[in-house]
Amino acid sequence: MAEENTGLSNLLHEERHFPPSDEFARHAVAGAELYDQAKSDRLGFWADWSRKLLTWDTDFTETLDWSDAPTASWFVGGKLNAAYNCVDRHVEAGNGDRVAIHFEGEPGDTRTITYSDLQREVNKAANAFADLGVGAGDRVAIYMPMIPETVFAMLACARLGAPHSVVFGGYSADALNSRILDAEAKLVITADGGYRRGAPSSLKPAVDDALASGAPSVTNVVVVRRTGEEMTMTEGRDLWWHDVVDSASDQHACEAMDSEHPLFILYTSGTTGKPKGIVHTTGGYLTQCAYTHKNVFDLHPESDVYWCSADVGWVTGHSYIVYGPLANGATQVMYEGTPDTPHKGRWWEIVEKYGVSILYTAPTAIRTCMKWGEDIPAKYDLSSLRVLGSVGEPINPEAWIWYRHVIGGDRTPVVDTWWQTETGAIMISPLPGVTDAKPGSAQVPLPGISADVVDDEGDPVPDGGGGYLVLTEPWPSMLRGIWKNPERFKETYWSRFPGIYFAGDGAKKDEDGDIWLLGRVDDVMNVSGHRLSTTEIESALVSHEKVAEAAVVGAADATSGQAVVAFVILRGTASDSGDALVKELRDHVAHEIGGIAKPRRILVVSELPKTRSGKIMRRLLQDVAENREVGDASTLADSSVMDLIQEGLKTAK
Ligand code: 6R9
Repeated sequence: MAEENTGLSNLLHEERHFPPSDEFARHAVAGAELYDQAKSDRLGFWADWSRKLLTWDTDFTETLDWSDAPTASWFVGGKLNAAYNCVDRHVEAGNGDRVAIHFEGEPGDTRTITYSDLQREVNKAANAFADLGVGAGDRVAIYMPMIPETVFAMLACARLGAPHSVVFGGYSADALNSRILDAEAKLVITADGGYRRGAPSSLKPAVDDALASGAPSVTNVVVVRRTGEEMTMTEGRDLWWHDVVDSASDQHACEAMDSEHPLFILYTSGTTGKPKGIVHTTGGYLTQCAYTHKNVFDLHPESDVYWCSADVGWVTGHSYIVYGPLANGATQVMYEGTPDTPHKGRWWEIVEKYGVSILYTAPTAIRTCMKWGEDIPAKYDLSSLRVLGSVGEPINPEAWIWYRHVIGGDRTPVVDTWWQTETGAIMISPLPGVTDAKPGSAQVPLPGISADVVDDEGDPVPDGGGGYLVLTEPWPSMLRGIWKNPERFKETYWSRFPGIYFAGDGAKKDEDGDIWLLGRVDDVMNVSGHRLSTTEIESALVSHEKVAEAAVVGAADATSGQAVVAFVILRGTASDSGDALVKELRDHVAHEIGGIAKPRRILVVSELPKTRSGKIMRRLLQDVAENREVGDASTLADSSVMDLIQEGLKTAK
């Protein structure tokens, strides 16, 4: 990526800095010395943290074996059980009465689960699954709402050494079927349904459909009763959780697994083709989840109340609801439903109710709250918050500032954490007591992590330059492969730049060498030979007072190669959407970035198409921008959004 082609960056004109307060820095878990320690002996650093944070049944003899690159072995020879580390040892250490999960159901029902409760529930589920024939190495598909049984089920699998494959509860029967088939799951754990947007949303019928299309590996389905709706139970195959789990013994002796024993498979969509089953193993994954959860969020487990708003069905839920927080003995909130049910203040009401001190969410959620207006959070006492985290996509500076100001009362550090399903845990992020934070930048690789930005030839770009984000050294929680597809693993991640990991994200280094993520490289447009990042233009649009959200795509253009087309959602108070506003926004982008970035078209819409993990599906918007029939919208969180957009545009014409 040539430097002169990427120099159009309003992100890099962002010059606001937020150093940690002295008070925060004094009590912070992580200090600047971590960077030096990691630099002087990287592998020794990881070995120390692993022994410090985890309880190993058999100590490891070698920290990293990279001789079979790109498949790594971390903590070679070590044995441990992930569920024991997340549950039992906290009870043995005398913390059995500490709350592990404050569950808040969408209808307002609550459950308080201590670490002792968690131990009993996980043991019972492990015994029940074992009775159904599940043993080490067998795969279990989990298709569940956001309820505590989902966590019990995952940990019960971990306890038995049976890799789980959690399939997000919003996915269709077809998506579930292909994931069950690919992993050859023996058991499926599901629920009748969960609550979303004030109504029961069923799950079990989709399991029935998925299995009706043929899934010979599945012998049983265990069903949690959550909504109480009528379900068809297939004799001999389907069993109620309360029948098989509640009656099982709450004593279960777990077995230590090899450090490299597979812990789970999680399917993630590639740019094309069928989803990839990303494989994570036990010792390295758990080490980096615990290490990052502690240091990036400044976790003090005895006093903090942590809340990650993600769904367990995507990687953030795996690493930062289940494995990281529980390995660290944290107390956390788990919320079942949507942020606007029954009212738009629900999240802030939960923060106030439980005294949440650490909140981890996604930019899309922050921008949605911005759209609803700051008077909503203002009604609640948010003074318990002390650290705010962001994940999932680049966070534009305006949303970052709003998050810190409106939610964090200008007190809280904001950590913008870059990572992927494939990396397993956070890789690039500020440390809250250490880093002088810059809104919009994930900034620096964590101590122990090696990342860089390289050009087309794979050479590191100088400070101020732009290119591709790569990871230059193996890390403990790295994926160990793509399930049953070693060729695709090598091809996707290790062939673009031999020997180093290609993340698929564009990035820049600023004059201080800090990293700014610019979106997927497949989201980079080329307009008249100039490379433009969708993220940069979106960020410029959102910095305009009338814009709440923006999505930008490059539409094919005979003259310029691609033309910039923007879809914007206006703020609640902005009423005009006519030509004058469009001109104002185009001029604003020109002012922020340069004339070349000026959108050819700006379309005002009421919603944007997003996946369940909150990522904008630009491919679909590109279809609209190029006047094509809209492609497969089945992975959208709300599949009616595309109809809404097209109807809105028709009436606007
Ligand atoms: C954890 C997660 C991974 C992709 C990644 C990148 C984007 C995630 C980001 C970010 C900029 C951040 N991404 N965090 N971009 N800043 N802080 O989201 O995993 O669903 O696999 O997505 O998300 O493009 O490559 P996953």
